[in-house]
Amino acid sequence: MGLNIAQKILKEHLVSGEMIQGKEISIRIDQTLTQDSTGTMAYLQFEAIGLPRVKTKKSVAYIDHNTLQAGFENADDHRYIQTVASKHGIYFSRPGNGICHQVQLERFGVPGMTLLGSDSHTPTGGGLGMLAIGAGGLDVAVAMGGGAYFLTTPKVCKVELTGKLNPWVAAKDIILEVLRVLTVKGGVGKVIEYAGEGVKSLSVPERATITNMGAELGATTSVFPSDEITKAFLKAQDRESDWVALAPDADATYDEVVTIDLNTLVPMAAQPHSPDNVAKVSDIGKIKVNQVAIGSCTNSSYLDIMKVSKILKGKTVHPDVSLVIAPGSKQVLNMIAENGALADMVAAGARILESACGPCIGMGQAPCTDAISLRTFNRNFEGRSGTVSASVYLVSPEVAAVSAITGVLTDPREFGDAPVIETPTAFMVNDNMVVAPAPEGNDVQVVRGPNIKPFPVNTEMQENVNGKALIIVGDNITTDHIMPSNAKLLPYRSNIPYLAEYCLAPCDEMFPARAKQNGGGFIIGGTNYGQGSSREHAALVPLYLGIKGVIAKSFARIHMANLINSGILPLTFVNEADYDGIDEGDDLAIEQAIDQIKAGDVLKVNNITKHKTFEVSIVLSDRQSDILLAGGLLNYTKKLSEQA
Ligand code: MIC
Ligand code: SF4
Repeated sequence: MGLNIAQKILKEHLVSGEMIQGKEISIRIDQTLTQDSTGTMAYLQFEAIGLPRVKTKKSVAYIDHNTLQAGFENADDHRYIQTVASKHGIYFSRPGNGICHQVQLERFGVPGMTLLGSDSHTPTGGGLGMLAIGAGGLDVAVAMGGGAYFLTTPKVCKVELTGKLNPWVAAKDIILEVLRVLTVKGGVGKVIEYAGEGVKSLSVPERATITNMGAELGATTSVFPSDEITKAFLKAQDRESDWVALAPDADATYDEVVTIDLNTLVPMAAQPHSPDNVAKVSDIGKIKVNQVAIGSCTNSSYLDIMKVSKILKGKTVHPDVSLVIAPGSKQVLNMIAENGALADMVAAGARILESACGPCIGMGQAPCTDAISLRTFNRNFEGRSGTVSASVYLVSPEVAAVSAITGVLTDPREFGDAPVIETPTAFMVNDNMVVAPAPEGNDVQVVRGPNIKPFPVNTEMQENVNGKALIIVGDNITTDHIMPSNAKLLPYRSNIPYLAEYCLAPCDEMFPARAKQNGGGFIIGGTNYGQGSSREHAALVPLYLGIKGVIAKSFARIHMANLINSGILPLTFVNEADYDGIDEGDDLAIEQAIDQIKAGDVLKVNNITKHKTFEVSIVLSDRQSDILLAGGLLNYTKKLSEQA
């Protein structure tokens, strides 16, 4: 039977297990990436594993998230990452070199290879035909050490693109349409594979916009074929030799097919506060705009920024709009500086930010009270911009730039001729901001600042798991709720005790205090609990607060893996109605938890307060159940090495 692209790459990298949908397999990882907000923790964990050098083909440590440096904390983390990278054989992408996913696409991604990144938007690499997966830092640390990456064999959903985009309609509109159709839970357990005639009219950066935001579908990853367009892109990046062709077999099969006719798409926006709350720009209407932010790993390529500069050329940004632009990489910034596009944007009144995540992760540019902010980013969760009352709309660079001039949300088709930008035949290649590791790491001194605190490690599972229902939250709780990130908190990503004071604060500010008072307990959640970021802080911080289990209607993939890695039970209601039977403060008990976990997929939870028992399920591989019983992946790994 023929294979699709996802199956081909998985098969070629298979280490253990059978590729039967829903069953656990493990794969070899060729490349890893980390960024600074998850990287510090990932490298502390890599150090704890105790290997001298990484065993991957290429591992890169990026600095792109925490670049405000309002105090010493970020700079200290950066110095730690630079020194630890050099010691252990990891390339170091200096602050200013760009956003990890953009730079990885330009300079390091290779079609057909696997990439594991400690960031949920790692699937950006799928635009090049990589199988690029986001994971928690500990999984990336294990992969750097040569360990396999474990995942559930995904379903493969084909998105067949027919036709061609009309002027002013962008790659962003394609992924917004996919999100509208599939929703933020629609990709869970799936790889989204793009195919069809429409693929041929999309450049690699456009494909990468689409695979990037596949993260918002909850998908394991998204992937495009590697074709002549991929080859031309790699050639223009001076790395044609990295190209291999990658296409599905003629008789490949898929678990699901979604067809999108590109001719019918129009400019769209994801309305507050969810990336799948998608509507046509023309239907939303001409709402007044306070801020426009262009950039992020979704839409900051050379092509995106050139389109924006062409739209802005000779115009002036509306007096009531603050327009900020962050080119995605030093390569992009350098090229637009040389060809005059940067000058056109500055002349129009754009505020140019450094090549980094910036406002996307709330590092500055929080909009004003009750603001309408248009962003070319990928997430518009409530409060993520740094302003709780702000309404963020996710749009294409074209919609963003035109609206920055008019001052109202504008369908760019009203704006005259669309800019046409060709992919350059030669990008400006200068990797002088990537520092190679020391050839022999032994002599490198790893420097740790005072903000770097030890991370919590769980203990073996107790026979009886007891605790109060400490908080009850609704559906689609994001990791931005569980462990908020903003300019004030990001500097503390290596300081779990400090972060713990803010855990789930957007849902209930008293939660951390209550958790501490009660010596921990349970979190009760709705569907898709833990969607969004890969930050394992959303598991490590609850662990620090004594959380023993999360009982939810369903979980997002990366967060569930992070909970298991921390030894926290991710439990799913067998009957969703039982969610309504729990009140905050109820005493819950899982008696003989170890035996119950060993015995099967369904556990009984006793609600002591309500004198009721309800069932939860926990579908685990043998390996996952051993990890939970050992008290997390680090304990499990240590145990294995002691036995060896
Ligand atoms: C995000 O977009 O939320 C982040 C910040 O890039 C995260 C990583 C993190 O929390 O540090 C992600 O997407 O994984
Ligand atoms: Fe950075 Fe935003 Fe991309 Fe996350 S989504 S990696 S914060 S640019």
